[in-house]
Amino acid sequence: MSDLQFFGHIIDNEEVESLGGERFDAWNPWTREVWAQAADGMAADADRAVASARRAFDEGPWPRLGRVERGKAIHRLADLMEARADDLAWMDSTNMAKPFEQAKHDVARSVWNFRFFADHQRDHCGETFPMDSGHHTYSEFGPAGVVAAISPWNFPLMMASWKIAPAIAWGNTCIIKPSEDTPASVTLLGRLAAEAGFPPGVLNVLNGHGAPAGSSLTGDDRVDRVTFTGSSTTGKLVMASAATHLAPVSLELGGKGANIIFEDADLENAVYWAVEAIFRNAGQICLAGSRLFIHRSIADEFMRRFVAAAEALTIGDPFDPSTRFSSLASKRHFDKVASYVESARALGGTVLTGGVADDGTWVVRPTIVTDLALDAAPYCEEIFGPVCVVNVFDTEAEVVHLANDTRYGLNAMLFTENLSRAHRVASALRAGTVWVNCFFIRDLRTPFGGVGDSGVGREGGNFSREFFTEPKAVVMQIDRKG
Ligand code: TXE
Repeated sequence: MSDLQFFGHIIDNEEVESLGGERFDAWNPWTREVWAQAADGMAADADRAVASARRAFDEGPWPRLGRVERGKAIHRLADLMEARADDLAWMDSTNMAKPFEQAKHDVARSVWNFRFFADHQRDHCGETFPMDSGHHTYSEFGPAGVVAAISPWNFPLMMASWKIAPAIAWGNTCIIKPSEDTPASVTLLGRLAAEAGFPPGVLNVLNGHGAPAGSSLTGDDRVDRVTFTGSSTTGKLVMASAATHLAPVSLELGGKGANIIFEDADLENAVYWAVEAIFRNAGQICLAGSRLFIHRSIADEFMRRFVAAAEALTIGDPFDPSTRFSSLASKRHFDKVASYVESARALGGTVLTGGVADDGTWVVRPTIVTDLALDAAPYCEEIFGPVCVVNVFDTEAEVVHLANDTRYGLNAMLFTENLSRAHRVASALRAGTVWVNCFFIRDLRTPFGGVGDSGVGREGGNFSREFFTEPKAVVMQIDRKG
């Protein structure tokens, strides 16, 4: 018997092996060792998970529980997550080399996702309009049914909670399939949901690979909604699969975020956020500020400070409290990012700092590249690693054009002390989120999502309500005519 930890599927509140006993290894990318195993879901396991969620929705208490009781159950789950916060964070740090302090921060945000939607569904459950025609009309937001949620490995718990929380809060039942790179924390979440007293089948966890586990969920006609975060390429497959049974999709895909530093920016603040935007989580963030545009008049000074700040990041063991930056999440991902650094050099780019660590680890150091052509692959494509490509600009119109010249449109950042310019440029940028003088700050009431290859639809607050419910209009006669 192996003494590795095991993460099964959670179906009907029971932790189970795959029906055929299939398992896969979970790696610790910092030590480059296998530290756990997880059940590898096949089509038959997906079938079982969907059947359970379907039963829980059609016959179980959850959709009929009432908003207050449902909210209380979700707060109980949030309480348990808080009690096990260090374990959840430990799992994400072990599973993808996220610095432990950052993992703890992600757990806190995950807890808040649950608390927010537990309350939001109670407080935003309808609207009424008296009509001049002598009628009264109101809207109802009933649950949509069974939700299939597919999440990535870069924020294993947080991305999953971002999908699960609104789905279950609005009365749906849910099957979450975490990434095969990071099965641990979401499985623990499933165990905690059972402990919190969720009825069986409300939150099922299906571990396994994109195919067959993920694709079996998206193509199942008993699934009513599909919410996915991952690559643009896989997003297209997910959408096509959901289209076979007309299930609405919400897709949060890749990005190539522009970060614009105007000549009047508060430089200290701008450097701080530029570092966070591309080197936090080793750049494995869809929202990363991976294309940096600096006004020519401050370029030398900004770059001097930016390179120094990048080189000052302590690289190491994710559990060392001084670590700000660690290895990439998997060997596969390390190879991908390393090949982009190589191609940046081959295409004439100047690597000002960083590059592959070359010590056998899966570390790519904080990397800053200049002199790339605007059509070079490392400049245009999502690298999803700690690689920042830099350009200078002269005018506002020029930089807006450069920033928008991408097939992605998830987010952008701009740094200026000029109020009018801040609003003008924020409005002109083609992106789902624009941060002014900051990064990564989020209010759950606002829309989140992207344009172009960055996704389809928005989630957050009432945007999540629209997606996870079947809104209905009821019209009632008040004054009898004639
Ligand atoms: O993504 P995938 P991968 C980007 C990033 C990264 C690249 C590849 O550029 O380098 O994608 O990463 C599941 N049907 N992002 O391969 O394949 C899969 O099991 C249903 C950006 O990890 O998109 C996992 O759970 N599901 C991103 C999830 O999809 C399928 C975050 C994401 O995997 C499936 C992650 C299928 N056919 C990567 N194939 C972001 N937007 O934040 C795979 N999956």
